[in-house]
Amino acid sequence: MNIQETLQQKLGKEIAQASNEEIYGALLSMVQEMAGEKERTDSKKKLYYISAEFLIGKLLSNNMINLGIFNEVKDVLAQNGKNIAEIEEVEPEPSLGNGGLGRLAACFLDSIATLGLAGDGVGLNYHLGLFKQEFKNNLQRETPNPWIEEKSWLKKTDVVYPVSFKGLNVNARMYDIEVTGYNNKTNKLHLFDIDSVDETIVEDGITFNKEDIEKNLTLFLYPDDSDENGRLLRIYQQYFMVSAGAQLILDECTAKGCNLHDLSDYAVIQINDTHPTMVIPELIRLLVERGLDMDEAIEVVSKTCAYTNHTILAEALEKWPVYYLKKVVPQLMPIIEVLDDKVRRKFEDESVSIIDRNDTVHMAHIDIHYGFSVNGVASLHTEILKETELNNFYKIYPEKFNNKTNGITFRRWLLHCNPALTELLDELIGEGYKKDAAELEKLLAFKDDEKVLDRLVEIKHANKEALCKYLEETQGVKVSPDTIFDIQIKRLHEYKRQQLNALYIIDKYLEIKAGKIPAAPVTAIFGAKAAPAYVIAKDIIHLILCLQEIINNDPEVSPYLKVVMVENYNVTKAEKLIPACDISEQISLASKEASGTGNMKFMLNGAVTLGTEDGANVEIHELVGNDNIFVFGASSDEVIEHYAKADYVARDFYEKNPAIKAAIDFITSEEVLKVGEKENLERLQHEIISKDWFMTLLDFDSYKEKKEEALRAYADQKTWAKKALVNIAKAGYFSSDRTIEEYNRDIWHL
Ligand code: OX2
Repeated sequence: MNIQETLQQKLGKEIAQASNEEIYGALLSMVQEMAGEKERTDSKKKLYYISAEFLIGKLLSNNMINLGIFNEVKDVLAQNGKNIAEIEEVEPEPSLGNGGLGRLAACFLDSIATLGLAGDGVGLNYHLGLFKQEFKNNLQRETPNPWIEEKSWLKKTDVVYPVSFKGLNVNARMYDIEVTGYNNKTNKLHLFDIDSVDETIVEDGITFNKEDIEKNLTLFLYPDDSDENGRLLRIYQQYFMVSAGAQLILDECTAKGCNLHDLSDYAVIQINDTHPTMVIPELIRLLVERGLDMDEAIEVVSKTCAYTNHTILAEALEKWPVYYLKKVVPQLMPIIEVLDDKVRRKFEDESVSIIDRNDTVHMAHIDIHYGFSVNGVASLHTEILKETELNNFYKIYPEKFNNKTNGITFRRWLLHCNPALTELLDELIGEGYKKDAAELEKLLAFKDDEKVLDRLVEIKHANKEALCKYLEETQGVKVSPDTIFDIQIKRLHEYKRQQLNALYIIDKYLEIKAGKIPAAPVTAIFGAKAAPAYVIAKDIIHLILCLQEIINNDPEVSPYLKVVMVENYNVTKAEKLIPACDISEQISLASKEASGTGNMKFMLNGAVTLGTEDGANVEIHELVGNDNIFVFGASSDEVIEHYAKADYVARDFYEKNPAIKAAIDFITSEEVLKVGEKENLERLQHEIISKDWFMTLLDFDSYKEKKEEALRAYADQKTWAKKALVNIAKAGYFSSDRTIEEYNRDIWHL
């Protein structure tokens, strides 16, 4: 049966007569069947990528691309008067992650299957993904974000494992999502869930009773942990995930002939940040239960587990009080005590202990001592881990440390989101780059080809037009595709410094008001969610929304400058924003962004980076060279030194730099107070003047200077298009296929 016939049979009617919802449902079940019939990867040793987040995004089109039927389906639909883009709109987005860490896990699954490697994901089936963001009175409001409908990508299985907490025994049921490789075999994403979850316990917004574990265990991704019950719930979730995961791993391995002593010949477990760290003591516990002695169990597990670190921010390195663990998972404490004891006997250095003197368990320390590999996610980040943050561990275990610079899947971030650019590439360099991203470099041969450069400009313009239409339809905001699209989309965090961008916008506004007309009109686009309990982050969103209202409604300013804060920024929106971007804002304080992956997506789609020497920006810079990137700001060495000496004083900049002072004063000016909340704006202003923990003001002048340079450079469209071309051509290095090949070569050995 061909696709047309299959669809009609599933629909029970002509495609032309069916609604978009019905067509989506039919495609979903067709794709699921096709994926189910595909060959599974198979090898003695298998990777388990265990992660609290898999930010998979919508799956329909991605799966159709990987199964090689996307174009055919699109054509069949078009012949019947249907538009694939409208069908895509019907699919709810599974937002099962916060940001980069979760999206990386999703890109990795795609690449692992594409390379034909045996590797499954293990995580949690959150019923409500990351909250849905709404703007009201220029403030962020959070509402629940359900994604599981009657028909979904989840397949309920009969696999159920018991999980015990103190005074509470529950069952973990496994749900599977097929992971299709591009022109290759399939793997699975296993998501564990509890049957008794009750979505009706959600009260106003996203609040709920955090103590009713049987009803809330897998209810939310990242429950608010600003109170103790929230933190305890996190431990419940983490243990539920790793205990079920560990039982699955042992079951699968023994079914293949593993005798447990040789576990590491059958399994390798990649621990994605510290959230799944308890898998180490849990596996040890299970192995002892199944007959191994403690020392051997520890040794076996240490040969099986590898750890990825994604951040040096202290607040993100998990530390749990012993008494929390005793309250939730007392069965792990004796094991963690043994692990700590062994460390203490071997090393005198208190800083590498697992349980510190305040009775706090350092999760990352468990991973480093009892895993065989520790990797950072970009070369600068790994260097900082080795030389600074984890230096005491590096001195003990230099052989464990390695770098794996992040990557992104080109199936989603080029083939799917930018079909026009994909078509041009196919035409110019053939399709080989789809399997071997390094072939993108062939594009360099067209660097001086005027016609090719014109085509790049045309494609970008068309993508900008499509974004304008989308923004008008969804948010009622009108912007012009003939302005420079300057985009900063990522989670809202002070270290990412959206506030620096906002201060620049204020500065620009004040200049225009004073009669200084800019060379080129700019549209500043933001997209960001702030953690519900992160007060200053929400204040920054508030400021940006206020600026949007003031600037866009000011006839003197809006012809030259507009501000758009995209509501409910998520993977789906990223797919529309990235292909339309001219300038990619990657302006974190040097040393703080471990890698970034949005930076890679923008580059691949022909945007030019305006960034600090941070995370993977450093590697982008090395690849494209000085002419094709705009770099500014203090270096990571300088920043680390400022922290060490504690000699950065924001107020000095405020007092001595008139432009900075004017921009900061504006935050609480009458104009802003007319549309904003005094309390929020004053709090933010005070934070910037008297704390500014991420040194916004230190980089203000150099940011402004570089940004102006970039805006001026844009005027010469040919030269700009050349920069875009070089960025695309050099992006091959950032394919997650390359990253996964390195993980396999150095760590997994599948
Ligand atoms: C993020 C990092 O902040 C980002 O720099 C990196 O690109 C991404 O992980 C993937 O490696 N939570 N999110 C991250 O780290 C943590 C912790």
